[in-house]
Amino acid sequence: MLTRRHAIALAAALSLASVVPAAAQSVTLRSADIHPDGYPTVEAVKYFGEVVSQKTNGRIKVQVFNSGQLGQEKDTIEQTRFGVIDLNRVNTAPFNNLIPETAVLGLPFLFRSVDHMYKVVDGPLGEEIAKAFEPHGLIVLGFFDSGARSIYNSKKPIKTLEDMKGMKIRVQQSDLFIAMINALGANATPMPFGELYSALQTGLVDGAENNYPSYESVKHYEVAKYYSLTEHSMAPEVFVMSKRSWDKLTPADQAIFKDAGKQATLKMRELWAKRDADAKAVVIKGGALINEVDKKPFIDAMKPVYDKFVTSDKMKSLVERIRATQ
Ligand code: GTR
Repeated sequence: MLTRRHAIALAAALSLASVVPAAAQSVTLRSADIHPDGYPTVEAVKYFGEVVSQKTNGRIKVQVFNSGQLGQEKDTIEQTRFGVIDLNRVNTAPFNNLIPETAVLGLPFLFRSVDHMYKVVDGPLGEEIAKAFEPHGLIVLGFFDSGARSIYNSKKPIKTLEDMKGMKIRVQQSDLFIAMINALGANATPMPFGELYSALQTGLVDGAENNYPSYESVKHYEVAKYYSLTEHSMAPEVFVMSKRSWDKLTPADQAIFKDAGKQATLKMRELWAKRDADAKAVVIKGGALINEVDKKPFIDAMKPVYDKFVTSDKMKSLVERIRATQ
C-alpha cells in the first residue's frame, strides 16, 4: 500500500522529473557532415560532443552522421534551419545565396593568409557575420579552417587564363563560386559534392576546385590528376546549430555549447594543419601532378566578381574592414 509519506515522495519525484526531465534522461543531438570519419571537421564535432557530454554529466550527447548520411549540404542546411537536424558542419559557400554576409568570406584572393582569415573570423567581424545567421534559424558555434581552394582537372595543368577556356568546372551551390569560375573563362557547373567523383569519372565535368584534404579524402585525384595552385578562395567551414534546438537549451547549457564550440574550433585547426600536409603527400603518391600558378592574371580577372557581389554599403564595409585587419 502507498503510505502518505511514499505518496508525497513520489509526487515530489514526479514533479521534479517534469521540470527537469533532462536530469534523468539523456538526449542525443544529431550532427551532419558530408566528410568521412577521421576528417578534421568530423573529428572536431565529435570532440565538441565529448566536451558537451562531459560538462552536462552525460545529459546531452552528440552523434555525428558523417559521409553525407543525412544528405548533401544544401539539403541538410534546410533541415537544420527547421530543426530536423540539430547541428551541422558545412562550408560557408552554400550559405552565400541565403546569407549575403557569408559571401564575403569566400571572395577571391581576399584573405592574405590563413592567419588573416583566423583574425577576421575570431574577431568582431566574425561575430557580425555569425549574427547574420540568426534570422535564418541558425546559431554559429565556430568557424573552422578549410585552407585554400585550388582548381584541379582531368585534362591538363592550368597555368594561364587561356588554359581555363572551355573547361567545365564543378562548383559549390553558390552564385559567388559560379561567378568566380566564369570570370576565369571556364564554365561553372554547380552540383553537390557527393556527385562529383562520378561526374569527373564520366567526363560530365572536367574539373573542380577544393583544398588538398577534400581532393584526397574522396579520391578525386584518381580521376582528375592535375592540381593547379590557384588558391583563389579561403571560404571557411562553419559549425552551426539549429535555433530551434538551441532555444530548447537552458542558458547554462547554451554557455556550455558556446564554450565547447570554441574548443572544437581550436581542435579542428590543429587537426587541419596535419591533415593538409598528409593529404598533399597522399595525392602526390597517388599520381597527382601539382603546379604553381602565376596568380596575378587570376586576381585581375576577378574584378567583375567584386563588382557583382560587393555592391551594398554593408558588403563594402565588410570588405574594407577585412582588408584593414592586420
Ligand atoms: C569542402 C568542404 C565541404 C564542401 C566541399 C564542396 O572543402 O569542407 O564542406 O563544401 O568542399 O566543395 O562541396
